[in-house]
Amino acid sequence: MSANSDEQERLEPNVGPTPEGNPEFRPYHHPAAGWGAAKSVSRFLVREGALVDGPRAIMRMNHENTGFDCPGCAWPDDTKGLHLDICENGIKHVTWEMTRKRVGREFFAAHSVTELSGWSDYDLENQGRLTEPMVYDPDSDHYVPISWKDAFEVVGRALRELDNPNQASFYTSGRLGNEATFLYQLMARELGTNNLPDCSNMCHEASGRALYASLGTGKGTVDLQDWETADALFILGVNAASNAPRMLTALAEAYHRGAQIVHINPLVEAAATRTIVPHDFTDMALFKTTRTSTLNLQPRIGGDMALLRGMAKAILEQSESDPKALDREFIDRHTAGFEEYRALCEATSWEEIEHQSGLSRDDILKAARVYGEADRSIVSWCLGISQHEHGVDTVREIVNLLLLRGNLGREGAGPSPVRGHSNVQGNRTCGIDHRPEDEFLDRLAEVCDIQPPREHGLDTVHTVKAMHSGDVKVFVGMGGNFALAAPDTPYTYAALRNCDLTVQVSTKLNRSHVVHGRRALILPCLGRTEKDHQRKGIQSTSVEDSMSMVHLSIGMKRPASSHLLSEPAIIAGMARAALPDSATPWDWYIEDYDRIRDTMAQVLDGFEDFNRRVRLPLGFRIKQPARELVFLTPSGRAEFSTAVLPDVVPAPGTLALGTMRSHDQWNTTIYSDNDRYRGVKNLRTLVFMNRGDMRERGIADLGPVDITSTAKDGSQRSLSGYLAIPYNIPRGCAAGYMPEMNVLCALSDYSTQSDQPIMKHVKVTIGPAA
Ligand SMILES: Nc1nc2c(c(=O)[nH]1)N[C@H]1C(S)=C(S)[C@@H](COP(=O)(O)OP(=O)(O)OC[C@H]3O[C@@H](n4cnc5c(=O)[nH]c(N)nc54)[C@H](O)[C@@H]3O)O[C@H]1N2
Ligand SMILES: Nc1nc2c(c(=O)[nH]1)N[C@H]1C(S)=C(S)[C@@H](COP(=O)(O)OP(=O)(O)OC[C@H]3O[C@@H](n4cnc5c(=O)[nH]c(N)nc54)[C@H](O)[C@@H]3O)O[C@H]1N2
Ligand SMILES: [Mo]
Repeated sequence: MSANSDEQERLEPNVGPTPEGNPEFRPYHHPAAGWGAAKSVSRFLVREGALVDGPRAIMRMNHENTGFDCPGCAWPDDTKGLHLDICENGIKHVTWEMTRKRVGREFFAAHSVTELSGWSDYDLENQGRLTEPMVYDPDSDHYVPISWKDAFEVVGRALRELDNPNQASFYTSGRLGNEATFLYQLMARELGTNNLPDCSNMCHEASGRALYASLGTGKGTVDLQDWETADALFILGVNAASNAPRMLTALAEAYHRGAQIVHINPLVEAAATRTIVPHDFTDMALFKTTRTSTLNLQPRIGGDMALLRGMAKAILEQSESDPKALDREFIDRHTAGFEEYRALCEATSWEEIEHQSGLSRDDILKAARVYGEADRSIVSWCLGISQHEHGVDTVREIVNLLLLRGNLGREGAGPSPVRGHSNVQGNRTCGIDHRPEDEFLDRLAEVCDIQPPREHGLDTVHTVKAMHSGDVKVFVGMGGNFALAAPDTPYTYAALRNCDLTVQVSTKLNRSHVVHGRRALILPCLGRTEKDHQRKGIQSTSVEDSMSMVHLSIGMKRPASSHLLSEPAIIAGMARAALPDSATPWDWYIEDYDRIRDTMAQVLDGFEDFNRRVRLPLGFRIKQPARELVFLTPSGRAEFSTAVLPDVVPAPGTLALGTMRSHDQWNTTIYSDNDRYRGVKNLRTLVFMNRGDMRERGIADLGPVDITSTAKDGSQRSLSGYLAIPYNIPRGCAAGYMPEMNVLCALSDYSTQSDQPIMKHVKVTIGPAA
């Protein structure tokens, strides 16, 4: 396959490993998790040579206070003392970090960067853990060793020499612990910039903005106990069996107690069928499956908002004869804008709702009936909702629907976004925000005695733009794999290469190390599973899950190399070099992270008495004003929104393409070419299509196709040689894998509501390969 750009040979290599056989597609009919997962795990442990360490580590994962937090996803830990709440993908993720393979100086001496650029992303990461700091040497085109002290000085000098601190941008990938996060934003703001892009800019930016506007809080309001008491669960736009597998347990429990579970997704994903709960030993032994769905609806890509509007319209129509359909008392006491919303629902015709959602009125009424009959409803969602032009409006529509029946601020009810990276929510809480609130900056200024800048900084999309134009000259990636994760791959590559200095703080080799600035550093750090020894002993870090629970994570493994530093120590090292006159006690903080936490307790809302409360058996929950029916909105009430439905129906001949993850991948980290629950083997360069759309275009099963996207500005991008897979997906919709398909996403195609790249609704044409 290739891309129509001068980056041709750099995009050519597969992101995944060399396939072990011919591409295969056979629909999957087994339950999610269960023995299929167990088999996959054992194969993986053998491959990574982690048969001993793997299981031992897993037993320590997600334990009250003594283990490390699973870096796999942000789903909360089981609170009932069930200490084996683990999943296949969490295990894969941990094992991948604990691999015995190492990338040392000999490796870099043997392979030039140009040579490594031709390797697949799988092969780059598969070399194992990075072991010592390296600097790019342009004369030899190799990375060569550098001492930590010199490496910090390279960063420090580059930052000191900038005309203005806004010429630097500091990216965070959502694994960074809270303490490191706090130091990182402190460093950026002490330098004088709010350029703090993060992976959340590509993930739940829309959710945060919508919840803020509607409820005055950027987060969901429910916790796991609410999941355990809801009568109805609505799950939109998430592939839970792969990306939040521990949700399967909650779904199975909900089914057992008779709750209704409605899945809304253009694809019927494995979590929308049945599961064998992997830590339920009897179920495992007896192959006992539990259903995890009572209704599946398949809207067109982007059709969710129309579906939600239809459900609201049905509830409002019902309320004309049955006043109990609405919670009038709640609406009157706690909300603003109800009459306008009611009028809007009336004015939106069923024809329009059916056309835009791609669902029949009957189907929408089925979902509305479930909602109307439940006393307590939770609506949960992930990227299928947020990565759209109208992501903010759709999340606000979710809130509208919840407000109609008072599904907020009480047990078993409320909005519940499924966050991505294990600490992406904590990053935002602890200050990674390119649009910080004045109140937060005031407190930071007072407690830390700095003068933080007030003007907004750059997010991910705008950082790429600014690097491309030369306005940003220094890029620091605190984890992650920016080169592949960001949209418009060739453009992002060019942007990174246009920097004076790129710095990647990483555990494993990836594309962002070989696509680099004129000068480049690789700074290897401890992983979450590893012991972090500092002057005052072993240190712990804290993380916040999807449901606002903050708890400690303590590594227990010997570090992959004795030269690794912790992320807080690396940040302190860079800060000291960049800010020689800083009064911040950087080294003192690193001796004992309790000291960082004491400062955080003074700056951050809800972190009072942080050091004590984070050591409680299950940590603590950050208070959620909206949960207490306190709304920090302009009206002091929960605000209905009144956005008109967007037009999401593809123009004739075109399709709406969603980019998503396979089962065997973690964002840009690819474990294999298989996608078990979707029945795919040995293939990543594929596109799932409706059989009717394939037939119409003369495309055979597994036939090669060319895919061309057209951006808002009319520019076109293409991929060729992908194989088409006939799939149960609505007409006019198509789906394939990130990060490969970032080649099709124009950087300029970001949502005007959230600045989030539009990764789930790429306008494409697909035809037989030329
Ligand atoms: N194992 C594993 N776990 C992960 C990750 C991983 O890569 N691997 N990534 C983590 C991260 S950072 C994140 S953000 C989350 C991502 O978790 P998900 O949101 O599950 O990620 P995607 O794979 O992008 O899947 C998007 C889902 O939305 C559906 N979808 C696409 N378009 C639409 C639409 O218009 N409407 C609706 N209703 N659905 C739609 C797709 O069919 C798919 O089921 O997972 C986290 N957890
Ligand atoms: N087309 C398309 N693009 C997307 C998406 C999509 O759905 N479609 N999803 C977007 C989303 S939701 C996200 S979150 C981004 C993901 O973007 P990122 O978070 O930037 O990418 P990851 O693949 O999670 O990063 C993997 C790298 O992190 C490093 N790493 C792993 N563990 C650690 C650690 O403990 N510390 C440090 N410092 N480094 C570590 C390793 O070197 C590894 O190579 O991608 C986005 N891109
Ligand atoms: Mo994410």
